[in-house]
This record gives sequence, structure tokens and C-alpha cells, in this order.
Amino acid sequence: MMAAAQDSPVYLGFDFSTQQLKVVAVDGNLNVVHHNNVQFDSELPEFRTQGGVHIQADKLTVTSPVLMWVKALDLLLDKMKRAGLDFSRVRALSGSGQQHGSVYWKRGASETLKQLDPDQDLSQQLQGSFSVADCPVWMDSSSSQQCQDLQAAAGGALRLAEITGSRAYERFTGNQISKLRQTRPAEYREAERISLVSSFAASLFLGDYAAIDYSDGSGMNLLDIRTRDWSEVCLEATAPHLDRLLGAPLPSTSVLGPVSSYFVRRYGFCGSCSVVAFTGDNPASLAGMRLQQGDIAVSLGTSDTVFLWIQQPRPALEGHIFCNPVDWQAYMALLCFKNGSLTRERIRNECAGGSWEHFSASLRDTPLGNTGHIGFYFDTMEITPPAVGVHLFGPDDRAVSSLSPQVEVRALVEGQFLSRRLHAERLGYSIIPGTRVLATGGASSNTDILQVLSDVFDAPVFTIDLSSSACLGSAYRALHGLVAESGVPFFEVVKNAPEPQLVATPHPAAQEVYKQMLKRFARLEERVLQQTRP
Ligand code: XUL
Repeated sequence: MMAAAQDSPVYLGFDFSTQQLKVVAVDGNLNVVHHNNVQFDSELPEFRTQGGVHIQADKLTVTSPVLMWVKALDLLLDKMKRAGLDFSRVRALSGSGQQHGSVYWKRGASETLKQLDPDQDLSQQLQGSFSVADCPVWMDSSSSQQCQDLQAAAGGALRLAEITGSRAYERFTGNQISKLRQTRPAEYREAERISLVSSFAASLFLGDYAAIDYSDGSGMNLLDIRTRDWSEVCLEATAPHLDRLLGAPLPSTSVLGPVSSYFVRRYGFCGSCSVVAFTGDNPASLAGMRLQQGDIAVSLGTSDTVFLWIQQPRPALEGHIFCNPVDWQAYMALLCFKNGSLTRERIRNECAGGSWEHFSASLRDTPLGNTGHIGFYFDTMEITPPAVGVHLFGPDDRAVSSLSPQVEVRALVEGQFLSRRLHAERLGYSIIPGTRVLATGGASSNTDILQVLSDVFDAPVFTIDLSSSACLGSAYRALHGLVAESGVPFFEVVKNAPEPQLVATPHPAAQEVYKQMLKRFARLEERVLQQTRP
């Protein structure tokens, strides 16, 4: 038995995230058999990053050194080897990267990648392979002018969203490429290929330039999410002949080829180990959570993030639609809400004496629908929707200046979840029989908050640990990549993964109460938006 287990196949999932490089190895039964990581700030101090990035003096430009990522991979593979991982068992590997970041390979780099010497580190050999040493990453917001130009060229923000799944965003790669071309033309001209962080990482394993996958490619404001090819109008508005620098995009489930001989000779990988297309961290998380049609994942953190599986997308001025990483015919959506935990903590302090216990008791002691009271709590300028301030309404839709503490606690929590549902539905999400709400993040440990979530969505709520979901999702995708071309669905391959835990089921009256309330909420939100519009 032991010998069989030791020889059994293993699948690796890497995650090149903002602050660290992580890996998990799963066996054929999806059990995690190894995990490891490299922290950029503390383990690679020579790059002097804080939180994995450099924030430039203008506070808008945020970059990460590309060689730090390469060196992190050298370090990580050495750690895995020292921990006794037998690389010859790895049948396939895949990975993810922070979305939107871009890497600029210098002319001649593809030759270097193809001829890597197994006696040397990757970082030694790739030192001269990048035309831009500091890569723009997702935290960058310095490309506002380029965003305006792209929207103008595409026929407006909504038109751009209809093509690419999102209106123009500063961090989206096309706008970063455009800015680089305008502000650092020499470095731009030196580039023979532009990768996303995900496809850059795949290129290291492949020993050749890896294609950008549809799903991460959707975070660039360049890909037409319906034809799944670069959009001519966006390419032209960004840079001439940009398609030559990007290469053709591929389905996220593609096998790109075998791992390069560098890894075979240096670490003992098997020559037939497949490299499956890498993707963005959010798409990889969706795979790690095994989100299915009808499911919605709600991450309750400093800001709240909502992930959705979408069949028929309706791109809007808010949120992002990406091609789905596990089913090429489907889509996923990502919505970000800035006023999450900090606002919940403020109301806990003001209305529940700073105690989560009292906060929970208020939720239990007030009825579903809060006797018609509704609140909007945008302590800081919200992303979804773009509004600011606290706005309270009584049962007759009239604005009120205050609510009793207990009613206020419920108004906040119901208001937050009604907003998550309203904006999800606007992007094409619909609750169907069998819908599950997957909750994660700090506030997901509070079962009374989750009960409200369950009631507002009229669906059962399950909790899930997301801390390694991008890595796990990458390992699952590696396994699926081997059989995807023969038509085996992703969910068939991951059906034995551990199930999330059921924590709340909806109250029988929930559907009736919140169907009505959602309509009122949408009307009142529109009123708030009109009042606060600059
Ligand atoms: C998504 C985004 C972030 C990064 C973080 O649009 O910008 O979630 O992917 O790694």
C-alpha cells in the first residue's frame, strides 16, 4: 500500500500572488500531500518590497520586480525538493497569478528560455531577459488618461464593457500597456512578448512563451469575451500590432505542452509532465471552490467580494465579467464592495456596545424585512454602486435620520446582502433551485450574519476556507487539463474533493419578504445615487 501511495500521481498548483508564491500538491484523490510557500518581503529582502510591491512617489504607480518572482520560484522548488517531494510523480501542473499584472520579455528571451542550463538557477539565467524590470501590478491606478482614451475609442464605457466584460479600469493590462508605450517607449520597443503574471509563470515551466488563457485574458480590456479573441478596436486603441506581442489566447483548460527539460534535469520531473494553462487568481479560486452554475461565493472581509458563475452575461458599468476558467461556454463575474467589515465593526461599536454577541442578538431579535426599514451604509466612497454616505429609510420610503440600535444592526446587514444580490442579478446572475451561497472571510464565522445572508438569497449557506483556493483550484485544473480535451467536465474530476459545511438554511418566509424588499431596495438605491451624484 505504502509503495503504491509513494508512486501515485501528483498534481501541482502554484499561485504567484501579490505577497507570496505558494504551491500545493494533491494526489489523484484530491488529498493535499504537500504545501509550501515563499514570502517575498522576508525571504527575498534584496528586492525591498513591502507587501510584495513598490509604491512609487506618486502613490498611483505600483510595481513588482519580475526577477523577484523568478527567484521565488528557484527558492520554492528547492524547498519542495528538500522537503522530499518526488517530482517524478507530478503528472501535470498548473497555476495562477495575481490578475492584470504584465511582464515584458526582451528580444532574445525566448531563445534563453529554450536553452536553460540545469546547473544554474533560473534567476541567474533570466537576468537579462526582461525589458521592464518593474512590472505594473493590479494595485496600480496610474493609467486614468489611457482608460479615458480607450473608452472614447470603443464608443463609450458601456460599449467597452459589452465587448471586454468591464469598463476601462486603471489596473487592467491594456491600459497599462498603453501607458508604458507612451511613457517608456524605448523599453516598450525592446519587448518581443508581453505576458500576464499567469502566462509568464507558465512560460518558465514550459521553456517557451505560454499563451494567455481566456479567463485571465478577460482582465485586460482587450479580449472580446464572446468571440474569445482580441478585440480589433481595443488592440488598435492600445498599441499598433499588439496582437503579435500578446500571442493568440487559448482556452483555460489547454495543455500547453510538457515541462521543459530544465525541470526534468534539475529537479527530476518526468519528461511527460504536462503544463496546463495558468490563469488569474480569482478564476483559479472559482475552480478551487468548485463553484457551479447557480452558486454564489461571498467573501466577507475588509471589502466584500462576490464571485458568480454566469451562463448569460450582461456586462455593466460595475463589476467584471470574465470567461469561465473551467467551462469555456460559461462566464464568471466578480464584484467588489468596499464597505464591508469596517462598517460592520462601526455599527457593532455604535449599536451593540462593541460586542459581536450583542450584534448577533439584535439580528435574532428583529424580524425578517426589518419592519420595512432599509439602510445604505457607504462610510467611504463605494465601488458598487458609486455612492457615499449613510442613507436610512422608513417603511413608507421616507428618509429618516436615525434608527433604534437593534433595527440599525439589521438594516446594515440586510442592506449589505440585498446590495450583493441586486448587483449580482444585474450582471446576469439568477438564483435557481439548488443554488448554494458559499461564505468565506472573517465575518463568515458569525452564524447570525450568515442566517441573514441565507434569508436574503433564499438559499442555503455553506462556509469554505478560501486561503488556499487559488492554489487548490490550480492543482484541480492541472488534473482536469489532462482529460478536458476528451470532453470530461471539471466537476466529474473534482467530485471527491472535501465538501463545504452547511451553516444556515433560509426561513420559510424569506422568499416572499425579500422578493418585495429587493424591488424597494433597487428603487431607493437609485434615489441615493441621484442624491449623491456629483
Ligand atoms: C481582481 C484584482 C485582484 C487581484 C489580486 O480584479 O485586481 O483581486 O487579482 O491578486
